Amino acid sequence: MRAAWSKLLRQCGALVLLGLKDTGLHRLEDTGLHRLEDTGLHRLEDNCPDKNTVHFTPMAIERTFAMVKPDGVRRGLVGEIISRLEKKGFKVVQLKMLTPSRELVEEHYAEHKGKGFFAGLVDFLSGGAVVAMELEGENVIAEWRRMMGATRPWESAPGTIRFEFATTVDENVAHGSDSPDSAARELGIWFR
Ligand code: DAT
Ligand code: MG
Repeated sequence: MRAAWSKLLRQCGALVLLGLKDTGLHRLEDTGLHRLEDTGLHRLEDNCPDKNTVHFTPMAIERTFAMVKPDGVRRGLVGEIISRLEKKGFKVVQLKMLTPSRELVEEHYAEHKGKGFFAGLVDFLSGGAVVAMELEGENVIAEWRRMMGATRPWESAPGTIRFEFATTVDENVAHGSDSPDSAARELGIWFR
């Protein structure tokens, strides 16, 4: 029963189960699936019209590339940043500390080649150890960007990493991929 139930849950994106009673399963626990996350589906919506209807909303589990930049490592902010990620509920699925080569940084920031700040950016990033991470979680690409705050720290929202720990744009403590395509590209560069 459990296998059939999981398969059904996996097949349907947003699922409405009518007549839960008729299945002989009265509570979620009866399915043997104690954690909805295990099914790839999330939240029981609270707008159920009656007790026999259960709405599931699909999770958007993503992976992204995150980095503590050399200023963050030098200033001892690695623990603080990972702690924020873990408290939020995101998983660190890969992590490594390294001093990246100029070539690696140039490839990572290829979109900024030709801009006035590019040389300084490459000097800075390749000038010290960074902590590179692969993160996993619901909407983690956008959420990690939100936790970091705006690129220019003076434009970042209070409570964000860049607001709390940075004052200048060139040393703004953390990096996060800005889209699913960037995440795939950057994870490929740093964890190949
Ligand atoms: P983000 O890091 O928020 O994705 P971005 O991709 O526009 O921002 O720029 C990459 C990094 O380059 C940024 O974190 C810091 C640096 N940078 C951007 N604009 C800069 C500027 N005007 N002067 C100096 N460094 C800059
Ligand atoms: Mg960027």
